[in-house]
Amino acid sequence: MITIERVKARILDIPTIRPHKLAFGSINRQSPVIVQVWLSDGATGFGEAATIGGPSWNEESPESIYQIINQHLAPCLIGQSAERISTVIDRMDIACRGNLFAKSAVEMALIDALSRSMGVPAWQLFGGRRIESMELAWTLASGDISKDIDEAHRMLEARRHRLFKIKIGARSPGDDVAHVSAIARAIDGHARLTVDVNQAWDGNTAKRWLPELIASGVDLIEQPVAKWNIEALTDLTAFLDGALVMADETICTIYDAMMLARKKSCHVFSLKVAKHGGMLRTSQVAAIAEAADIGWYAGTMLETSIGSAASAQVFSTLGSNHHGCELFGPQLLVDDIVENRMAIHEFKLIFPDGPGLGITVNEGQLDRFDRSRQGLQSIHVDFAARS
Ligand code: MUC
Ligand code: MG
Repeated sequence: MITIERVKARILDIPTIRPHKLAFGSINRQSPVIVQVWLSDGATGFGEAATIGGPSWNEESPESIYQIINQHLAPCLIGQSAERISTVIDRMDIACRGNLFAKSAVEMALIDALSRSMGVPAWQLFGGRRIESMELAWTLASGDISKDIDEAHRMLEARRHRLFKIKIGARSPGDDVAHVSAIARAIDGHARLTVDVNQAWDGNTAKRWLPELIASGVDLIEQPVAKWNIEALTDLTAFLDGALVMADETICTIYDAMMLARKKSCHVFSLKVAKHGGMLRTSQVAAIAEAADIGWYAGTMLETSIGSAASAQVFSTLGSNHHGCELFGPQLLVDDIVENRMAIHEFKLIFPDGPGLGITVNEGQLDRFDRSRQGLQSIHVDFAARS
């Protein structure tokens, strides 16, 4: 039996290449929690959980993830069989309720270590690979319209992205519609546009303004209403014409997936390894989506190349009913922590192969960005960016 010998988490602080503005505020650094797992056969693996803006995106923060892993999850796993992934998940669920991001980072590191020890890519543990690359989205979220338009033009010219997600919800809805329409005019049909409201609107606001966004050319609408507002989400899904409704913050567990499928509350699930609680749970949520004829989207929490590669490993095993991929986290950060980040070619992200997650971590870079070495404090969101 191969056992788990050691589990250790650390927080990194990596600046972003520009401010990234969401409905709830603006960030200028990401603080991923990186986990390393050591197995009794000598194999080691890395996992990651990143969230956005401390505890602003959901209830977890880099600091809570770090504490939960080191204080509660690591101790219950030492000496356990590394090969029994579901049992490891059960033990974490008994030791700790919720905290899905923290659990996902540990499970990811375990899967990296285990698949390396078996000499196979992680996708082999999830039924085998179906997809080798996906059209890669970029989020326009500088907060400034002319900068967003310049950025979109540069991405199109470089043949990097022709699928743009625009973060809205911080301004008034009328200003958001004007912002999105100006970008739509500037790209003049050369790219697809989606919006992410990050829960900022109530049902009536969404019903009033989304048709105008759709008329301006938006074809996918992400989390227009609060996480809890399933009734409004369901109404919008039935009522809106010309665009698909995608759940993000609302779809976390397999139980959420079942409930949303039963109620026909959305057309697409944004899948993210962290919020589902790991790679195995992501494939289970995806199976519920497939059975309910709900599409999927390869979502991100702006992870480094570790979390992005893990996401790509599991997404590469899913079915064809997808609506794009936004694993662009590494490109938003000033530097990477792996030797071999996933390549982008002709608007597509090329998914990794090779043992484990398919990436080689640069431990010097982990040390360079380690919070404890940089003497930084927890992240602060610029709430003033919300107008
Ligand atoms: C989210 O809510 O989707 C993903 C891309 C991005 O720009 O922000 C995130 C979070
Ligand atoms: Mg979102």
